Amino acid sequence: MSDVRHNWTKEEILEIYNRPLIDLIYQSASVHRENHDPTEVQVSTLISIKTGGCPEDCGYCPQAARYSTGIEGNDLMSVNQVKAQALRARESGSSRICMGAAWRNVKEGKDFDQVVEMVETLNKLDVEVCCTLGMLTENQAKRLSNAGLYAYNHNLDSSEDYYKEVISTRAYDDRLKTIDNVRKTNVTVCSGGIIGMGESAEDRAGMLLSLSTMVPHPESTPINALVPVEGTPLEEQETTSVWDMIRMVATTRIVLPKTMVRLSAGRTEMSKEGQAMCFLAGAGSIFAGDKLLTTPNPDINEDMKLFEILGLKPRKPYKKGDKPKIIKEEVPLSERKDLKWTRPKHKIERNIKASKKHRAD
Ligand code: SAM
Ligand code: DTB
Ligand code: SF4
Repeated sequence: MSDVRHNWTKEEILEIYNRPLIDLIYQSASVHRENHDPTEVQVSTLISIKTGGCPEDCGYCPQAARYSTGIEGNDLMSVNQVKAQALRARESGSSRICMGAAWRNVKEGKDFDQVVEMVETLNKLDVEVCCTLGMLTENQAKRLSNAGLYAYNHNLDSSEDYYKEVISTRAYDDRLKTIDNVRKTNVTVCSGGIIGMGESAEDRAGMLLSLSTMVPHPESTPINALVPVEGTPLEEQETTSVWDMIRMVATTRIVLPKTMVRLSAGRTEMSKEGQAMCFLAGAGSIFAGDKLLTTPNPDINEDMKLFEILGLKPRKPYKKGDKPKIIKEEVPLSERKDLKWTRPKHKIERNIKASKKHRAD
């Protein structure tokens, strides 16, 4: 059995990433088979419960208010709207629903109460419930946990060094702190990142180093290829090479052997054969449905055709019998000190340029 290690070095990870592709895939496929059922893929559906208008300056994100991306912003959806979308997703074969909000961090009040109610409602539908709401305090994580949340998605997005080239309104350490807060509850951690933002192979290895030194490892790691959206600072990035995506999936699989590796954003630019290589290399999950949060995703029928060709089947929810129970308990509001998140405010020229262009439009 491949060992679960928390002491990887960046050099070791980079060496794996740079192996001849044919060897790399053989090794990662072997690790995948030792630790997972290779015929099973966990299918998740994203619901953008609160779209656009975000105060952050993430250089990749179409939902940042400061860039002109033409995204139609929405207030928080109602519990019933979310329930209806979740039922449709379950009907089409999803075992997990991930609710995304364009927030910097969770603020206590009416909107958060409503999200807690959404979590409870979806838990009762027997789907795995995930959400991604930005930074989170320990008490907020506890409330979500008590409502029956299964997973919290909070990406590191890149290496600690390259993060500073992409985002200036929040710090890497706050991302790590949020993941720690989630870890204090029974909620599982989903954390990964994006490739194709102009980072080097060292940065990709650096991100995997941050994830692999977490104890325990995240239960799930999404690997996104940047979707370059017009108006964002990264609009001109070239499409990520499918070979890079396969390398990244394979390296993640080897370094985090028990983790579920998610082949996430960027699939519309990938051929069926390219995606097949990612499944072979160790991807065990996809986001399904014709939209991610705001950008297009392959048609579900096309995904199901590919599953049939490859002999893959969607994984059932709560396979390990680990459905979280809903716990009725008063959780105190977060303390002021827990609500303080860093604002580094270093300058990122391309982010400033994209914001100025938006103001001039
Ligand atoms: N606002 C919350 C946060 O940033 O944590 C949650 C929502 S945010 C949209 C979730 C993740 O989507 C980001 O961390 C990033 O990895 C991914 N993402 C956003 N825009 C993307 C893009 N254009 N291409 C690929 N991934 C993207
Ligand atoms: C993740 O790593 N990828 C998903 C999910 N977690 C929330 C989001 C991808 C978003 C792609 C850009 C968009 O559709 O807005
Ligand atoms: Fe906001 Fe999240 Fe987009 Fe950053 S990635 S701008 S925090 S929605």
